[in-house]
Amino acid sequence: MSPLSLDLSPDLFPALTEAQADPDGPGAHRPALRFGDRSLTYGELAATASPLAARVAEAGRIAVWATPTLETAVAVVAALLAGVPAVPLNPKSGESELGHIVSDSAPTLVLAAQGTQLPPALAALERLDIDIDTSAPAAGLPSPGASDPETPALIVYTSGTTGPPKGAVIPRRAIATTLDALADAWQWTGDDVLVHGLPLFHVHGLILGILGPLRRGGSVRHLGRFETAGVARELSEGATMLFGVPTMYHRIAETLPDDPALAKALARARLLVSGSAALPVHDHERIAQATGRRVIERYGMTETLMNTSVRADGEPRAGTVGVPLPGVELRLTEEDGTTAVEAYDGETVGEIQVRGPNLFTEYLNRPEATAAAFTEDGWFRTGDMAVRDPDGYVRIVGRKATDLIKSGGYKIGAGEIENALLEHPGVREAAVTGEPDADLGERIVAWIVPADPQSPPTVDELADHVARRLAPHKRPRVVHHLDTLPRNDMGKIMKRALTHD
Ligand code: MCA
Ligand code: AMP
Repeated sequence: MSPLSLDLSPDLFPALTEAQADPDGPGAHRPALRFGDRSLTYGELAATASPLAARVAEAGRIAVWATPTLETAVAVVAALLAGVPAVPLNPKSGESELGHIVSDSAPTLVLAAQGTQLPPALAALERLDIDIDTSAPAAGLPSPGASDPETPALIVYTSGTTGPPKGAVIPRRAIATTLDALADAWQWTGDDVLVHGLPLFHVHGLILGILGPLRRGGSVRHLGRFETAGVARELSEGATMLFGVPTMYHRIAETLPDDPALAKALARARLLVSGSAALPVHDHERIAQATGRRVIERYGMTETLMNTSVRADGEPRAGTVGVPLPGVELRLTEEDGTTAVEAYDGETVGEIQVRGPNLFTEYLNRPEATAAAFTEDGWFRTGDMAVRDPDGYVRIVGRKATDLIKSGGYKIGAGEIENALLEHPGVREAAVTGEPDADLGERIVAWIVPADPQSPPTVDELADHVARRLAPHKRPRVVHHLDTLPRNDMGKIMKRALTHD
């Protein structure tokens, strides 16, 4: 284990504090956030986030309608300045998913950009418009609540194998330590300019992609939505780092042969980072060949934030997620979940378990699920299976639960989709699996027994049904109709027997 030399100070954003204290100083004029043609310097961010922080300071918990906009970044910074936990909401969430998140997390307020229409599931909440007004004086914050590193900062909803998503409570301590560990691994400084087009309701896009640059005193340019043209533009106009999920790197690899400007822009980048799912070696190699640059991978989870990474000064070996980050203890365990695998042989597979200040506190309102996620001696069970090379590099080889699907970098539980499908009148029985997909990593496949075999529901009908209830990224891409589902003697569906040929 690396020595723990991380800064647990309560001030998450020293550059913002400095800009607030000295609005005319050079730090206040440095760029902080840019979304399209709208941007804020540190001084302007302090001026707009501080009064908002003062307005939400008394709220118990706030929801943020997390569109990929400047408003979302300002709202989350304001919540952090006020020491009030924020729940980022996926604006494409369907009614039942949103209803679940709102009733589970019980926010007292919802923050949304001015003019945004909110769905009925949020109608009962008091609404506060996020007004970006940089002329207001920066009020004197942070409040006392903001100074405790264990204060919940964010509650991020994440899917499990069954049931609705659980809210992972992420304290300020975890955010500070993970970002500082990444700064160490990536030599990430205030001079870096990050570009990405990730959604802002998950750890990757929000904590790494927005709070990361702000903690370093650097800047981020968000693309609004991911497009290779935007990546090429920003990297050729001063951006130094790119973050993305493997689907984004796959689309880059596909575009490169016909886009010399993209190849040139990527070649200039200081660091290309992939995470949220495994980056296929084929895409890694295609990018390396066309640009001379190797994408580095880091491995994390909503509950643990970041665990490992290939270091900027390390060997960027395709197919590995690098070494444990400073402060993170990582072990592999045998089937029993407690006996440590000692081998560093690139062969012996074990479950990754982690300990460290990067971990979440609990699943909101779910003490049993929280207890089940940890071993008796405090290791978090990730469910990811891996081997370790002789030099300590970790290689993820699979996951324990077959009922978890990673599609486009989103984690999706088979159970939540099965439950949604069963609510469709045309579905009698349903099972959901993931199958390999060159673009998405895995695509969602639904196997259904129709209520009426003469007129089974179409794939579009079922996709819309799931998208409306849960979220568009959870919709099945393929639907198979069966007479019966294969079941064992206990009546349990045998998913391994579900093949379409
Ligand atoms: C299509 N759409 C529909 C329907 N069909 N909408 C409603 N009903 C339908 N039936 C819409 C979608 O809403 C979307 O709209 C568009 O069609 C395309 O959808 P889709 O194919 O799903 O999206 P895509 O463009 O292919 O997206 C690929 C993507 C995306 C951009 C790579 O998957 C993505 O952003 N992934 C990032 C996931 C992520 O950040 N994961 C981090 C969590 P529109 O075009 O308007 O959008 S993991 C994490 O945080 C841990 C800690 C970690 O390690 O990082
Ligand atoms: P989430 O729960 O959405 O935060 O997703 C976390 C999961 O994403 C992990 O448990 C891994 O299965 C997967 N993951 C994240 N980063 C990587 C990576 N670089 N390589 C392989 N899998 C990854």
